[in-house]
Amino acid sequence: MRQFDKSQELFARATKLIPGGVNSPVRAFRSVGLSPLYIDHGVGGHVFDVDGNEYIDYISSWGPLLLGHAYPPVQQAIAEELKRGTSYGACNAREIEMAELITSFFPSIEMVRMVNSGTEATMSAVRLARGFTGRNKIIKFEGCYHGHADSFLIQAGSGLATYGQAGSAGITPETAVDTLVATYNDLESVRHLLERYPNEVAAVILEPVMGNMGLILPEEGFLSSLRALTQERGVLLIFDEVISGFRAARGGAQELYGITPDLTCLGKIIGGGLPVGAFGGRRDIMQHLAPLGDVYQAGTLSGNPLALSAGIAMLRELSREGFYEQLEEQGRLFESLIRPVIDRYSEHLSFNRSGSLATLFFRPGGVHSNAEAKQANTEQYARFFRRMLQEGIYLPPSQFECIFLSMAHSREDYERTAQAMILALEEALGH
Ligand code: HOZ
Repeated sequence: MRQFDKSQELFARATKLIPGGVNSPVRAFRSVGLSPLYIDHGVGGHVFDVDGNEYIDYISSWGPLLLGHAYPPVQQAIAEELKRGTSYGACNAREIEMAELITSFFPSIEMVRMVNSGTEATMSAVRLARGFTGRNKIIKFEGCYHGHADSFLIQAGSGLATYGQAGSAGITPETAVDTLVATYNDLESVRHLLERYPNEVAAVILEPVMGNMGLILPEEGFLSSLRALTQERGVLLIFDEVISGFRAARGGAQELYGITPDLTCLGKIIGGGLPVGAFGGRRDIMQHLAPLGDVYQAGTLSGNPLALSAGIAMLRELSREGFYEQLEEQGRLFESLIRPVIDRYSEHLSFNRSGSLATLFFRPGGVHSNAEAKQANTEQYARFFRRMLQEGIYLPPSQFECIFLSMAHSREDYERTAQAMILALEEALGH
């Protein structure tokens, strides 16, 4: 049995001073009935906790670590930049390099602004959409998660789904009334809202590939119909590609599905593991941002050279010929090795995968919607998680978060995972 004594000691100390002992709720492990692991360090596709246990890490910092932990070119870039300083609150050349890289990966992004997190990116994009259109309301989708700004914490995924919360206290009714909620993969639910509130909706925002209710994929034609409908009504389409950007394809889910949104939000990978976000899109919209226009948006640490140097090193690696074919191959290999195990228990399970993102749902018959995801048996997931952890496999501590593969995972990792799954599924399903 693995022991977690040191993690438990640290958690006891943390709970005295940090609410719930954590700085982000999902990592508290509450929904899987454990106290959290304290990570000491990571190498490639593995992490090591403070008790000396090693795990195959399928969280990859929730997405940024596409190349694995402690990736040498990223570390070197940070070390080099560090010699010069850490922050100036002034212009630096890294901002331009990053803007050039982002716009070269995403043709829909003509101008881009750096921020410090995905939350800042979505929050700022929505403000910009409101300023540009002169309209107040936004439409989001049930189960999509766009960070924790007030407008988005209504029927959201991620931590809210994990802990069964419909929304958050502390959001004024005046704010909530401007957030309309539609059903993912259901165009009629969007049309209905646009008809009910004619000329009031500034933007529709969504994760083109849902990654915060577990992985849920767009049905054929959903994104293109949504693009056509929003265009027809003068409503901006905002893709939150904080998870799918630089992962679903070189140019994100918008490249994979051939859609051109008006604005795109990015994060995670562009920081190479340091805190960064960005939002960008059509030039005519972006030019409404201060100091050019009247939509205010700012940040002392925005465009931070240390974080951007990590992101630039990361994006350079992703620019390598054949990178995305290799990444897709990782996903295919992972699925091919665990598929026989899943099939053995198919009366209990569904499995969704797109490239290097995946979710094993404890619900049979496929998961194509938020409603179906919510039917997953979270107690079975918790038992599965606990046994996998004992077997040295570190999965998301929630049924409603994705598995993130990285280039640092090996065939041996996937084989070990498949072996562990046999034991963990027996235990979880009570066979
Ligand atoms: N919202 C993150 C996953 N989608 C979890 C962040 C964390 O707990 O670190």
